[in-house]
Amino acid sequence: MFHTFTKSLVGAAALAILGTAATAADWRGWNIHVDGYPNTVAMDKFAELLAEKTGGEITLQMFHGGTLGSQPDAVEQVRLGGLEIGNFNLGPIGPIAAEANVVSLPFIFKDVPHMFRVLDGEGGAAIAAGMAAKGLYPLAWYDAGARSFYNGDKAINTPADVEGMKVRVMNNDLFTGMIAELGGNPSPMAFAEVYQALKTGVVDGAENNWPSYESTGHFEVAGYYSLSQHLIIPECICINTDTYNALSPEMQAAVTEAAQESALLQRELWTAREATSRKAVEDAGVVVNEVADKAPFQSAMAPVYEAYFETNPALRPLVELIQATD
Ligand code: GTR
Repeated sequence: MFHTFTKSLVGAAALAILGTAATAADWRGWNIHVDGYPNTVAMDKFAELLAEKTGGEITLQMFHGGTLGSQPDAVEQVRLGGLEIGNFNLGPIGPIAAEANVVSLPFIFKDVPHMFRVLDGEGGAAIAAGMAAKGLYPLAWYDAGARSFYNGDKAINTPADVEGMKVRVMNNDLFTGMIAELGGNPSPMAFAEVYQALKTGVVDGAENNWPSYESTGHFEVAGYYSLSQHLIIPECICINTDTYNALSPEMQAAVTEAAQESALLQRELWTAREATSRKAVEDAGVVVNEVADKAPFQSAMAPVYEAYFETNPALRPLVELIQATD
């Protein structure tokens, strides 16, 4: 009797645990940025909204500051399901999902509003589908502004100023091609290593937006920032595609809503941070220059586009669609 009673209790407990496992989920999320950065604040907000909108069924523990590894590694982790969520720049996703690589073509977008118009339309749907097919389902898009060159030696005004310069880029052949076409030596490297590389002269320069240039302290060791604005690359809140597909339609809607609300917050914080970061580095003595004529930089990118079309002939219409979007 006692034995049967114990057994059924054990059975009930096991069932309860199984029941919990089937409905509730504890997710882990990756983010590269430091405290206070717009993406960090917005990803924390995402976690909060996720718990709220799913009635606590889904919780997300965020790991900031790249503590769970470099971006290319984290992208793989989310694809494979080792991590559920990541706030990724689409730059390092391009080599995995060819459709997503269009946003990493230099000068493809006129400005950030143009980028969001594309993402909100047919182009964005094609990019999202390409990513989802590779295991990275984008729930929402974040703003990452425009990337410009910086270095420790001189203002860059023409491609000739980049000649011979060793420039750090994110992992993507489009970026190594971009620097090579300007006559520089591209050096792909993890974000976390760039400060030391600039400081010790392993590289002469790098390229990034205002907030990252400031938050990493790169401005301390590379005091010339030249507004080339050659790359405008969006970021995503990406979820492992299988994890997303396994959710009920109600849960999918709740997760998407949480991500999109977080993106609204991120974009607002982003705009404010671009201004404060710029002011902070200028106050610290950084020399900023406008690039009066971007045309020579743009025309130097023709071989980069050609190489892209050669590898991805089917994606020419997507590029043309973006270029034709007002
Ligand atoms: C930042 C971006 C990061 C990372 C970094 C880099 O602007 O937000 O995700 O891609 O640039 O240059 O590696």
